[in-house]
Amino acid sequence: MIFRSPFPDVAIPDVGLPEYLFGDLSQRDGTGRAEHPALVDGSSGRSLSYGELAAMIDKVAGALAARGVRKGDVVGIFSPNTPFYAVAFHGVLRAGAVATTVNSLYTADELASQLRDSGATVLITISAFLDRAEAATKADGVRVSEIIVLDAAPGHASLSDLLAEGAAPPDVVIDPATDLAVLPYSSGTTGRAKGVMLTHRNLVANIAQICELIEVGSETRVLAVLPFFHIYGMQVTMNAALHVGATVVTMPKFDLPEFLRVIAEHRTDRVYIAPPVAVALAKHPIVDSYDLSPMKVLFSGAAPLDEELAAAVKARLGCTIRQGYGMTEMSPVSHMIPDVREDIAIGTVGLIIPNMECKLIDPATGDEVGTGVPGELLCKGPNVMVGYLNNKEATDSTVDADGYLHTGDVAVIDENGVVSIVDRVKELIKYKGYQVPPAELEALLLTNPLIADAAVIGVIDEEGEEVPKAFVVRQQGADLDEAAVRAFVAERVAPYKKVRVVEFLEAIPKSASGKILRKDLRAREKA
Ligand code: 4UV
Repeated sequence: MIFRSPFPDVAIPDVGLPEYLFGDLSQRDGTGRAEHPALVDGSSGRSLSYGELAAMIDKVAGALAARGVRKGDVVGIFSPNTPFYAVAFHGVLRAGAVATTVNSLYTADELASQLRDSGATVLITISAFLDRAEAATKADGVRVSEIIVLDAAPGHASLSDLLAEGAAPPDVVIDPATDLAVLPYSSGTTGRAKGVMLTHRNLVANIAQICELIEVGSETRVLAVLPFFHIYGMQVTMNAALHVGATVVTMPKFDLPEFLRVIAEHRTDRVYIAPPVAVALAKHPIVDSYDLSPMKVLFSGAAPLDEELAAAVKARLGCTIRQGYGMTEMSPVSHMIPDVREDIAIGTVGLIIPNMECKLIDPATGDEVGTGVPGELLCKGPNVMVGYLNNKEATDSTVDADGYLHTGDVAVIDENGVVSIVDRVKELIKYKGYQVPPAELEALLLTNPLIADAAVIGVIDEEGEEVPKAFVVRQQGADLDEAAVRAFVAERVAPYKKVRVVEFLEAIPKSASGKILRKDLRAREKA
């Protein structure tokens, strides 16, 4: 049974992303859009107007072209959220190049692995991240020939330098349907992080699809605390907001008092979060010290939002709460509760967005199931990725011959078309909305000479948070305790990937073909 979006299809303009976001600026000169603030730095209050932003994007594109960056080349961006992130990001796309956005918390090794895999030739970063950037670019197989430091650092071109060059943007012709725009990394349903190939059309489509369901316009002030390197921050907080001419207020990282101050002082009426922020908003006493009345809509995604928790936030703050569901591979949104739909429960992910259709299949048999029965969610639409970079096998096992993306999430659709995410059949662990690929931690654990075998799954801790747990088999006679295993991992990965619980086993349960039987480990955990 195919479940279609209840909404009519929306038109998807046949243009590249920069054109879609900024193409009409010159025609709108005089209407005030060029002077309207596009981005505001939440800490300093410094702002960039749409006119300034567009001019900077063109100059960055010109400067990149002058450095030999050509259409289809990959440029890494390794930076926290600031207004200049948007300048760098759209400068790369305006040059016809592809942005591979890197998690700010990555270690030098993790950064090197993304740069190597993506084939990036230029890296754009900030001075505070330069140590990691330089170490990564020295690693074997990394092709980066220049590091640009947005603020400034001796020996590197800065954003001011690029702008001062005053080069005109190159003449590139974008084919939105086939030319890649971004290459974010996601582990998908299995294995290590892979480059997710998203075209200009994928990104433009998803913005057009979601803008039908949210009430945003030039007077909207969006808080961008979710990182731009992750698809949710990139597309929903940054790009969709810039498309409608809204103002995006940036924060480089989450810090509760600063978050509350920025909402109050910058009067942001639309705030995008992942569920852990809702916990703080429901419970922390400091929340009462700020005037949060400007916040009209609080939108949660990237992990399950608990219905009671959402109700507690609503009761305390009086704002509208909405939830969406998405995946990097879908640019990212496939489901959301529209702003105007008071009737849809906040603990659900709402309705299928326009231009999409879904199926649910029984994970054991692959048979399609109907309403009211849980099944793996399959989604099809113009926002579904073209595939994983250099990984046909992973692409083929994720997007089937009919174009349906197998999400690895288990959902139920009710008779009104409202979707709830109820379970996950993929390996992926989500810690506070961040992806933790078990395969990566397992490979790392196996590099420890005291460890004979290992498996990692997600378990729920006492605060209701999903956390990575490692099952470890010691080498014979090895002296290894839980603290040592935790420390071994913590020294080598970004903090959100840390193993938080360890259990020692005699053997890891495996199938005849040697695959880890995660469902046995999960069952053991439940017991
Ligand atoms: O690939 P990824 O890291 O992507 C995301 C994207 C989340 C977004 C984006 C835009 C929105 O508007 C929005 O509401 C959410 O997280 O991880 C994808 C996996 O995260 C889990 C699920 O397992 C996906 O396959 N996930 C994402 N959103 C939800 C969720 C949710 N609302 N409830 C439960 N799980």
